[in-house]
Amino acid sequence: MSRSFPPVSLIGAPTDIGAGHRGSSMGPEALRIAGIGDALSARGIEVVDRGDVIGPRNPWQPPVDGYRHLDEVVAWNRAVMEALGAEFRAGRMPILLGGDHCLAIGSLSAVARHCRESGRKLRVLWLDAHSDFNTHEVTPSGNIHGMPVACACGLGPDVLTGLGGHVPAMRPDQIRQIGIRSVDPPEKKLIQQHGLDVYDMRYIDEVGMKRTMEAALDGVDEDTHLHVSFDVDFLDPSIAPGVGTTVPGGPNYREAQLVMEMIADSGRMGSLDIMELNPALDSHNATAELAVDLVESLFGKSTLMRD
Ligand code: B3U
Ligand code: MN
Ligand code: MN
Repeated sequence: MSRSFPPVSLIGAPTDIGAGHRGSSMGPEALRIAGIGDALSARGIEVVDRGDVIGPRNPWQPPVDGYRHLDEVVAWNRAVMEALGAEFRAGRMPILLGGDHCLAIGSLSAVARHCRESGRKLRVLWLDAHSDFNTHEVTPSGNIHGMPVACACGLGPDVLTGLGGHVPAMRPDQIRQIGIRSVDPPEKKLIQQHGLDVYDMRYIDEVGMKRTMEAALDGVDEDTHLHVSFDVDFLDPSIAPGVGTTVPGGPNYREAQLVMEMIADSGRMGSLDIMELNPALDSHNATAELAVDLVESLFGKSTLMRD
């Protein structure tokens, strides 16, 4: 199977502004050092590294009214949204190198806008140990990286839900969450109220990853823009220790490869976030190298003779 991909732009967002641990600010550089650009070029893809967007430093303050660093989070997300929007307008596929997962508020705002303007259907695949569907009323931490899916669905402060000018940016039925195994009790209620489609680890254990991905990709067609938001803590910590919030019992190496290969086979991926990689907690950049290995599969590298 040979596929052609649009030109790709790498965009770093070096911040841990929405996280509870410091260090994901170093994620973009670790992914570059692990060779993400060369790996894509080697697959025949035209790649440009746009460098990093800039934003305020992390003041490392306690939460106020259930939000830690809200003003700074808004500034970073606006920068991310604008950077991704420029790539879409230029007909390029943005890959956001995080940074913590709060930055998905900006990337989802840009993706949703791109889909509205181009008349495409949107499907988001949220690969994560966490649902990231908290609000300031129920968050156990105040960390906004636990809130981006809720914000995209219109639950959150106006400064974040309205970032892209359209509230909500998307509907819950446009999102599929895969690999989930850590949800706070009030967050679970919100997920049920809003009808989010969650393929948790129990579901994956019961039906297997192949059928899980078939279900998550069901209905994706040639008019669909597939956005993949890959929180590296999706992976089992035994293979991916370099993240701030490890949760045991995640997908193993083979399952993760299958996820990426099946997304590649859909031929519809239009944008990608690689988030929460924390080099301060990694071992010899192994988690960054694994992320790059998985990204190669997302771009059609197969372990068998299929490409
Ligand atoms: N649900 C918890 C923990 C968490 C969410 N996302 C991450 N951690 N990475 C919270 O703080 O919202
Ligand atoms: Mn996340
Ligand atoms: Mn997570």
